[in-house]
Amino acid sequence: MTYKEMTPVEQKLEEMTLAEKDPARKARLVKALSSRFRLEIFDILHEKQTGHWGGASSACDLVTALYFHRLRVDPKQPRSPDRDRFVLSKGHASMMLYTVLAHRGYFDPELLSTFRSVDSTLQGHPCMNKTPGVDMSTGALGHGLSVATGMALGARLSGRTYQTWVMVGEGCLNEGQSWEAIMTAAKYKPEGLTLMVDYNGVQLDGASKDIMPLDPLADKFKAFGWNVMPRVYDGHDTADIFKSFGDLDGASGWPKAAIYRTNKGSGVSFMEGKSVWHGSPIDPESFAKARPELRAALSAALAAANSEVH
Ligand SMILES: Cc1ncc(C[n+]2csc(CCOP(=O)(O)OP(=O)(O)O)c2C)c(N)n1
Ligand SMILES: [Mg+2]
Repeated sequence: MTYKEMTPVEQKLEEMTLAEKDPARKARLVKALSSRFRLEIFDILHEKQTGHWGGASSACDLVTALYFHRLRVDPKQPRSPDRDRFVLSKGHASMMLYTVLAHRGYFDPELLSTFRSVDSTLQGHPCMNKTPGVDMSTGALGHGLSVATGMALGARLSGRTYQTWVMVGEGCLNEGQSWEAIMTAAKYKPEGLTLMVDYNGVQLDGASKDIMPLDPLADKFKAFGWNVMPRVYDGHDTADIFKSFGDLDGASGWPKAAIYRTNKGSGVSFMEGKSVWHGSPIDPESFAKARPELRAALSAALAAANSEVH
């Protein structure tokens, strides 16, 4: 979706969302914005015939909520030592991260259409040396939590108060290194370290419960000494995501974790929960069938926010 295709209100969503002070209204605006992002992600993945729709759409509401409601960042100073950090450990969802970063002001959204091209700053997996706003290069599953633990310990050593957020999928948590990091963080208890689990139940080629089950996941975090939120949040309900941020703030003791139930392929009913849409190129027929649904979701999200929009 290009700016040209958007209504004037849709074009202003970033600005309106960032300016909104009322949390309930803001949650609705974040939902409209992330619905718009989904369309843009879908269009570009279709155009480029590459990338990962499943995991990008699954995490889109969560990461939009982070960047437009939660993280203390200044896109004009992407390397500021005091900025909050975000590590997308499931780096294959890069197109989602790039879309959020571009529209948050880190770089020109025009660049998004160069995704995964030779010499583009937007490679298939995030590269911190190429893309403004990317805090860590990721893509090999399972590294993110170790790095984020180090970043959070770095805040302690340098006397800074930035917070470090890290997002994993089930694939990351199936890697042994994640559990080494979980033990390490439980031992050193770095202030400001929060783990978000994008728990969509599906990986590259099947259901997580068949590949390597993680349940009971919250109990595992608890047993390892983490402060895990007692309930699973809805990772597509932005009001519930905001609630999770409040619960995390209200819980004392680091490190903290929150688990979010999500749908892989979220926004396109016939793609949801199907591992084939983890990273398959989007064929023209599926594109044509899916796009009106994504467009309708944006209109519905905007209508929900609309009574507040002037
Ligand atoms: C170490 C490693 N092994 C395998 C892969 C290939 N791979 C990429 S994504 C993926 C599945 C990820 O599933 P999940 O973490 O649940 O992500 P999501 O469902 O959010 O897309 C796999 C196996 C990889 N990137 N890194
Ligand atoms: Mg998954």
